[in-house]
Amino acid sequence: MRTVRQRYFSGIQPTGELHIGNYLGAIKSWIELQDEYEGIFGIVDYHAITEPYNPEDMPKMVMDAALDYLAAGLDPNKSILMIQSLVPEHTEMAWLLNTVTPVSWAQRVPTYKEKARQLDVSVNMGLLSYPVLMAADIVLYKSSIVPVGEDQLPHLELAREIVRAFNGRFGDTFLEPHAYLGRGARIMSLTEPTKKMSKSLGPQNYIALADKPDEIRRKISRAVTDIGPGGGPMSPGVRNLFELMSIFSSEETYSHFKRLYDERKIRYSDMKQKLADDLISALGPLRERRLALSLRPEYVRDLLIKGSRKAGEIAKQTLIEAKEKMGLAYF
Ligand code: AQP
Repeated sequence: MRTVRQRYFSGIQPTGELHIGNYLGAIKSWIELQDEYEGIFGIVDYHAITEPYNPEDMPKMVMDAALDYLAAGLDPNKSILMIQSLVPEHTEMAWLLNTVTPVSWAQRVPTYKEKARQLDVSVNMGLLSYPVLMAADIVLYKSSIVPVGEDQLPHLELAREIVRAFNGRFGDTFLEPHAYLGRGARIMSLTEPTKKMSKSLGPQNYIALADKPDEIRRKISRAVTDIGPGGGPMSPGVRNLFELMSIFSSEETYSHFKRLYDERKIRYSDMKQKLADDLISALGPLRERRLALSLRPEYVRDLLIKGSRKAGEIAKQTLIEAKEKMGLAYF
């Protein structure tokens, strides 16, 4: 008998080049889970417009994200690739969920507080209700898990509270989603290693999935470490390089440099050179697939349109169910 795969939704904002933090925090888990679950992978442009952006750049950023998803190994025969704004059920569901979400819940989310502090323009309503839209993304597909990086845990906790609030008021409708954290759920910035690697901190702080070998080498060589020679507790930059090495290099390589560190004999320039080599080997095939796919924009466009349509059909059913529960079904 054919077993029905459980579904889940996960997404990334098209706010710039996707980097190895996005890859390790989200995309790598998507690929690993795609036989077991039916994944719906969103390019969440409605989230991206909650911060200042250039409208002219958006179509290219959406296309670039799709290329990264596919080049990383997302299989369109097993998974659904969609654009959030092409499925209006997302914003409609968000409106329903807004009505069961106290404003104070949204105001206490750390990422909101931090972004509100950073932005020099006034904060818009979209940024405040960002986690409610994220909850809508998740519940529309009755997701029981959501692969995310560590920074998204407060959003996911809020999504769970919203689900409980909705189910408590209108009866069991949605599943409480659980975070799925893979290895590398919090990769730090190369230039400011006390902050997480982020698109918004600029290209020098991250390794983009599309970076060329010489760019990878240059960025790693400039990564912040300390003056050495190792031993004792690691500084944030050194810890981050070891974290990357534990993921992208062999066990032997990791142990070799760890031993040199413990013996206070490490030369960070050697470590960086080896890490850069291993990153280049790991990301090389992805970059080649990306290049090949970029020559087939019609194919990618078609996948996005069909995927969004398919996601819309699933989302519609859940939205109808939620509206019925809320007394919003009239005819
Ligand atoms: N440094 C990171 N380490 C591990 N996971 C990360 N993620 C992001 N940064 C890291 C995970 O990537 C997924 C998509 O993130 P997003 O684009 O929706 O939002 P974000 O977390 O805000 O990503 P950025 O790069 O920091 O973007 P900007 O600078 O635009 O805000 C999420 O699962 C996230 O956890």
